[in-house]
Amino acid sequence: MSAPIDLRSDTVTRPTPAMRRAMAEAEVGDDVYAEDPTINRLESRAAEIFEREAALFVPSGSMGNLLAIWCWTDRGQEVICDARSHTYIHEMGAMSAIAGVMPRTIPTPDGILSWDLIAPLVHGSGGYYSPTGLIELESTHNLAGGTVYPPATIGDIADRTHAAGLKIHLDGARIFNAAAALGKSVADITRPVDSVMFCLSKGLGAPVGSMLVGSRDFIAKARMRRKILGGGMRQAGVLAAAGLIALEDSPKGLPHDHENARFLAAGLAKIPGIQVDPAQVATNIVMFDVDRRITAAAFCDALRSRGVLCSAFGPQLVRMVTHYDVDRPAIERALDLVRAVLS
Ligand code: TLP
Repeated sequence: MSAPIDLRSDTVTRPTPAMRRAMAEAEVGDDVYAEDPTINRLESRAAEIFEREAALFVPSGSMGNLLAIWCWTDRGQEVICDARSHTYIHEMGAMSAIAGVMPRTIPTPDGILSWDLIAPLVHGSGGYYSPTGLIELESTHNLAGGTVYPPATIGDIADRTHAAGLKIHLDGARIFNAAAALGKSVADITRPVDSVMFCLSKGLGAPVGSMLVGSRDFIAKARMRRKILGGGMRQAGVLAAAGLIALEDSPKGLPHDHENARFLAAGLAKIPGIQVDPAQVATNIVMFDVDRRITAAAFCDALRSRGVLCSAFGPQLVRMVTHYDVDRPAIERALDLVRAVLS
């Protein structure tokens, strides 16, 4: 049987031959002593690309977000974020369990906050309220279907956040997808925020790792707290070597993944029983509803048995994600199999 067409996530991408070669040949040292030359190179390069003072290699996006939240806040504070943000829904309650802060969430149709939505929730200290510690945004927004923050909106929220004496963190797990969709650099679109986490291990294709970027002081604090979490790594230059290739080479392939996502959504839209608006597909994530003849879970099971993998994200909601390990013929085949399941 041929390999499944895996549309569950762009996290399933496997390292390219160039990454594997670089991993085999990587120069390494002990990164807890800051002596791994390949990690040091990756961190400098990420800082340079994002036009920041410093960067930190972390094992996962979840750890990067947690470190940012933990470093910017005090226990008992609130983090204002979208109600479907990854930090709130998919990070095991880490901000509360470990950083001791509470999420204060705002429902939105598209994952995009505005200062008008945030302002009424901001609390100072004193009285009966938990003070606001941090504003957190997500771009692209995963559960909203890969939506992209308009740069002007990030700029406006950040200006007002700073005017209120607060900090702002961006979960930019897929920020290179956002940059590709906007035709701008990641530095330009993230400049207004205080810290950014981005993943090497999603559409960029590295096997492991994410980066946190920000000021020298912030990254020094995050480095210490990474060690507290058990995230101090040793000869992890073998991973950073793949990360460097992901950072330099992979962004140019993302527009192709976005075209494939639009093609997939346009094909899905023609299949009776599926509700999707192809015009909403901005990057590499396609979210759609299946009608009530079948649940999302049963739909995914039926597709799995035919060799297509995708994820149920709600009773009727299904997610498919395009990436470089799935080419156009595979997407055409996936569409045929969706038709077969629903007919
Ligand atoms: N997202 C994963 C799952 O956890 C849902 C996926 O398959 O999309 N921020 C955002 C916006 C993410 O989508 C993810 C992963 C993370 C953070 C966390 O990254 P990891 O998985 O490296 O901890």
